[in-house]
Amino acid sequence: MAINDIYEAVVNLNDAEIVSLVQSEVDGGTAVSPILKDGLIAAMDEVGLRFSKGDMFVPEMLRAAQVMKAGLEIIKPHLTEGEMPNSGTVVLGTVQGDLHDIGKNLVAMMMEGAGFKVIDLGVDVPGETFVKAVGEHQADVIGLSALLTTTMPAMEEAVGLLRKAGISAKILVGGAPLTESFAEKIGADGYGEDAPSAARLAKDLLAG
Ligand code: B1M
Repeated sequence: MAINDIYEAVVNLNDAEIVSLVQSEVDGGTAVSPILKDGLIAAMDEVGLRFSKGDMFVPEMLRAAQVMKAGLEIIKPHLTEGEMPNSGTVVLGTVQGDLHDIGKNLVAMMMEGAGFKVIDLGVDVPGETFVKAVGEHQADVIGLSALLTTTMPAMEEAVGLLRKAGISAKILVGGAPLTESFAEKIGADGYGEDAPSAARLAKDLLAG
């Protein structure tokens, strides 16, 4: 089954074949929506699960995201507004004082793979910038990353500012030094242990 071949190409990091596989499906008249949902997005879900179980590692996850994106480029011109992956909008950034972005970039990729539109604010992001961006982009989820114990207070401050601003977006936090109880203590809505769980949690939080 051809959509399954697309799924397998992403999971098996087959960047040599993904473009021709997707192109031949599109040329053959297959609707783009199942190519997207059952092929590309389903494959990234599987990649995320394998990563969380320790069966896949960072470089492989990065490559899978690139394979997925190559496939997505082929179907993008054929997607109508309603067919565009639309899980919601995520504003994402590494908190003030912190320059680590590899994990945050992985979170961005997994979010995109799960159908979110991602606004990446980069690193060293002040709390006020998060607040401004949530309003500007009408974000559904706001994701904050911190890799240093010394920048965890900046995360707490940013969450405080977001709460004070009365935003309705769900606040998701993550990063190596964090814990579930820290996330709870600072008033976040959720803690993502790794990039795939962050994407899953974002979906769950929006589903209610
Ligand atoms: Co820095 N650094 N670093 N560093 N660095 C660590 C984090 C450190 C643990 C190294 C060590 O001492 N063993 C240590 C922190 C100690 C602590 O606070 N507990 C440290 C330090 C001290 C520093 C400096 C202070 C060093 C110095 O200058 N004296 C300095 C700080 C600079 C600053 O930020 N102001 C510094 C600088 C750097 C570099 C610039 C050289 C570079 C960053 C390059 C970059 O990111 N572009 C760097 C690196 C690479 C690391 C290590 C080696 C690797 C981090 C990484 O990318 N991991 C790191 C040691 C280590 O982890 N082994 C270290 C891979 C990445 C995929 O994992 O980021 O954890 P991670 O992301 C995970 C999860 O945490 C989670 O998902 C990802 C996986 O799926 N996640 C989220 C992350 N964000 C999330 C958000 C979510 C959900 C999940 O929701 C929104």
